Amino acid sequence: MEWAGWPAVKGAFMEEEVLAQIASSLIKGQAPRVQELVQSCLDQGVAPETIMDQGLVSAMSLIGRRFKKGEIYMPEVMIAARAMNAGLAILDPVLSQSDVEPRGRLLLGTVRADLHDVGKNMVSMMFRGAGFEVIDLGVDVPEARFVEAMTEHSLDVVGLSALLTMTIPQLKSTIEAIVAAGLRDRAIVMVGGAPVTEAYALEIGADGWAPDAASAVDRALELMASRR
Ligand code: B1M
Repeated sequence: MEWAGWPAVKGAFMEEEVLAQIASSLIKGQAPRVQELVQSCLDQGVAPETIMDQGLVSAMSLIGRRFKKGEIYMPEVMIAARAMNAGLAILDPVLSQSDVEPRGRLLLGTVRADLHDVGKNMVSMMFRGAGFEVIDLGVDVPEARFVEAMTEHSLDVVGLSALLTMTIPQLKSTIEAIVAAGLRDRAIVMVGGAPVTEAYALEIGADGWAPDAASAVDRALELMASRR
């Protein structure tokens, strides 16, 4: 359905309908429309977490399922991801606003040869929302760049993201590079991304793993507390 302003049903704000419109605009890859609708939802007082889960993430999951079934192709996936990131950019300042004192510093990146950044960006937002300073190295980050950044910053957590079966070994090689540089005890190392399991995280010597962005913050705080 085309967006034509707020539905005026008994003057009520139809949250579910607008969230569904966010999802459908994301699926069509309409980044400016997604931004407009996300902003309008925020203006109407819808919780940013609701917009993220019911508007953005649900639509991106559908894109993933359609791609897997061969119903859509890479260009559609790319424009949907662009629309997702555009929506996240509107939510970012709101989710990152926090009264909490700075709790720590996170170095974050998607590992070498992996270009997926939607989940990583959500991890970044959640940590910032919890009062962390986040140094985001972006995507396709070589092992040496993580090591270099660890020497440049005083850190509490290093977060590595990987979305491909093919790039999971880069989680291991990045941790090995950190160990080889003598920096392993400088920070907690956490790994995540859809194909990464807790068992694998422990096997490769990470301190922690989380299935999603919100739990990643909780796990990092637990690990930090247990170090003190
Ligand atoms: Co790609 N891709 N992709 N893709 N892509 C997947 C991952 C895939 C599962 C699709 C499929 O086949 N069903 C599949 C991987 C299969 C596998 O290896 N097991 C795949 C493939 C094969 C590929 C290519 C190889 C395709 C090709 O070229 N033939 C190619 C590789 C490119 C490369 O990286 N070198 C490719 C390319 C792309 C696009 C560029 C088109 C685009 C990425 C755009 C972008 O990110 N800017 C893309 C997308 C969008 C996807 C899907 C559809 C969606 C990923 C996503 O954004 N999910 C994905 C299918 C799917 O996941 N259903 C797919 C939403 C996001 C919120 O979830 O990223 O899992 P996620 O993050 C979560 C958690 O995992 C966790 O928290 C996040 C939020 O809760 N998490 C962490 C993430 N990092 C964490 C770190 C932590 C803790 C938790 O601690 C540090």
